[in-house]
Amino acid sequence: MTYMWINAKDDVTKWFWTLVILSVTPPVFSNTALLIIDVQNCFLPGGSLAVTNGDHVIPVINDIRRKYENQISLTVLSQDWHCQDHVSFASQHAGKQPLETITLDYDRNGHLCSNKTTCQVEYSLNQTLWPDHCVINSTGAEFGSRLDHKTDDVIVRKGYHCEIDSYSAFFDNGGFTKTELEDILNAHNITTVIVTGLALDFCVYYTSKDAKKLGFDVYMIKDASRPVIQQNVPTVIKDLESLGVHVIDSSSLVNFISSSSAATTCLTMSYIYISLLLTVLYLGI
Ligand code: VGL
Ligand code: ZN
Repeated sequence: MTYMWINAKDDVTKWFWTLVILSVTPPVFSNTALLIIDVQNCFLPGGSLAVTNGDHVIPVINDIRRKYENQISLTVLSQDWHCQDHVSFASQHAGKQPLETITLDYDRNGHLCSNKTTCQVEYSLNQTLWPDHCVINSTGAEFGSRLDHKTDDVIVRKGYHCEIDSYSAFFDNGGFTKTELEDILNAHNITTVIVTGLALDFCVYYTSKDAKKLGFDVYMIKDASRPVIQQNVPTVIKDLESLGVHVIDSSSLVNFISSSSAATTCLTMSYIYISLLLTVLYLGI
């Protein structure tokens, strides 16, 4: 295309190719998505798997939305969405209590092996058992009523395969199936994700980890999240930081988000300026 531009004989053809080149060479944009993980009644006070002070994340998340409205181009809410006899429920395992851990075996196709003698075990996963929670279409599965919600927010459901859990909003715990989240982020040219919600040591942790693995720039917002088990927090944060996830408080977001958008504006302006200058120079205006 540039070759055609150089060889163009008259001004009109040069203008034509200039416009073509400008339209197919977009400036570098850093698009940011806000991920709100599992802010659902089952994890809020009064819920069946209530996270201590889980409701405290709601005003922090609403503030982030309001303050960075111009920088956040997409908001995604994930929704834990379990079958009523989901394999992660302690109630489905005789004699087991919530928070006990069991091993689940899967065959090469990711199907749960219920009978080890007839099933070829290919993968074994540790599964923490939970109280029944976030059952499909129950009030427990609804989003917290005080969470700001807009019509163009995207909802990504997870955990609806009855035989496997899904902490991450991207993949199930065995990596057998994926949700639509990655494709949605890519379709919106998202390069940066801000991860908030519940619970810090499970779904927020695994979602942040997978987002980083998939190549996104990831900001996990500590004060916009709460853990199921407080003692897990230092290990989780250390692990995320070692992977390159930025673990920050919402008050520091201003330094990262506005500086990255300032850099984007600066790059965009330079791009427009240089393009115009070249056009003017070559056309001899
Ligand atoms: C979660 C445990 C079970 C979470 C979901 O959202 O962190 N934790 N299901
Ligand atoms: Zn769950």
